[in-house]
Amino acid sequence: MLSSWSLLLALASYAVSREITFPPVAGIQHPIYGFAVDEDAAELDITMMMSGITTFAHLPYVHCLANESEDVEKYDIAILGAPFDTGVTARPGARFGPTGVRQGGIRIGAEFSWNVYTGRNAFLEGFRVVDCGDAPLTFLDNTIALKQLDKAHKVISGRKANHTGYTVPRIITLGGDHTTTLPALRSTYHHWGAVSVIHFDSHIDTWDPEVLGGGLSHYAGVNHGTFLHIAHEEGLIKNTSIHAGIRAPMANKKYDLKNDKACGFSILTARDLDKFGTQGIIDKLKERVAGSKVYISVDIDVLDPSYAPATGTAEVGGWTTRELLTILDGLDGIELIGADVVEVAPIYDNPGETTVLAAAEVVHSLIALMAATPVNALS
Ligand SMILES: [Mn+2]
Repeated sequence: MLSSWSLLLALASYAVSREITFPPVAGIQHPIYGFAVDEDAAELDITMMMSGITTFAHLPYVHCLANESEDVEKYDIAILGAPFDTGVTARPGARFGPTGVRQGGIRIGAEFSWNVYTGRNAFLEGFRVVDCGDAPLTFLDNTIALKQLDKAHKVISGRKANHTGYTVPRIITLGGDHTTTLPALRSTYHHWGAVSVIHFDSHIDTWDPEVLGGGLSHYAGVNHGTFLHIAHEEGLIKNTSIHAGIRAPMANKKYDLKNDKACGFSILTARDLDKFGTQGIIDKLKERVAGSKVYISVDIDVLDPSYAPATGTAEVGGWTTRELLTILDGLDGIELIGADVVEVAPIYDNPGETTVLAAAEVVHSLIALMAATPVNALS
C-alpha cells in the first residue's frame, strides 16, 4: 500500500512536470497577449483588455488639466469627460456618461483596431490620442459648472499639439447632458471661428429659452434643449449647420421650426434615412457643410431606444447603431475640429451594455474622422 508520504511525493513531481511559465505582471508597460505578425504590429505592445485604470480605449492618461504654465505630455486628440447633467428636462444620469462610455470602450485598443471596412487604424495615423480624464465640474450650480467646462476646454486646447504642422489639439467630449456642447463650441470658436455643426439627435435643441425654460430665469434658459439657440446667439456657429435623425415633437405648430432655421439649421429627419439611404444622408450632410470647419455632436438618443435605452429623453423610431456608424464613417474627409457624444445615462442601460458599447464605437469613429484629416488652426 502506498504510504501517504510517497503519495505526496508523487503528486509533487506531477505538479512540477505540469508547471507552466506565467507571463510577468510587473516591470512592463502593457501586458502582452497575441503576437506581432506583420511590420505594422512589430513595434507595438498589445494592450490587455483589463489592466490598469480604465481610460477610453486604454489610451494613455495625461493630466491635461494641470496648471496652464505646467508642461504635460503632448497630444493631438484629447478625450475629455464632462460629468454634468443638471441641464436636463427629463431623466437625469448623464453625469455618469464619461465613466459609462469608457467602460463601453474597454474592448477597444490602439493596436487591435484595424478597421475591416477601411483597412486603417485611427490610432496609428500619426496623431497622439490621449484621455484627459473628467473636468472637475460642480454639480450644485449650472452656471459655475459650465464656466468650469469653458475653462477646461481653454486649458486643454491651449497647449501645443504633438503633431508637427498642426498646432491646436482637438477635443472629443464625453457628456454629460447636451448643454456641455456649448462650452465646446465656445472653445472651437476661439481657435477656428464659427463652424458648421452636424447635430445627430432626435431633438432639435435650438429651442428658444423662452419656450424651453419658460423664461423663468436666464439660468433656467440655458439647458440641454436650448444650447444651440444660445450658440447661434453667441455667433459660434454658421448658418450651414444641419440636424440628422430628428423625430421628436415640436412645442408649437410653426415657431420652433422657424426659429430653428433662423439658428442656421436644416433638418434631416429620422425617416429621411428610409427615403435617401445612408449614402444619401452622407451626401446631404457633406454638401451642407462643404467649405467649412465642422463640429459633430452626437446625442446618443439619435439611436432608437432599442439600440440606446440609456439616455435621458428617449424617442422611439430612431436609427440603428450600424446606420449611425455607416453615416459617421462616410463623413471621411470633412475638417472635423471638435466632437462629442452626449446624453449617455448608464443607469438606464441593460446588462448587455447596449448603449455604452454604441457610444464608445461612435467615439472611435469620431477619432477616425479627426485622424483622417488634419486641420490647422487659423493663422
Ligand atoms: Mn440633444
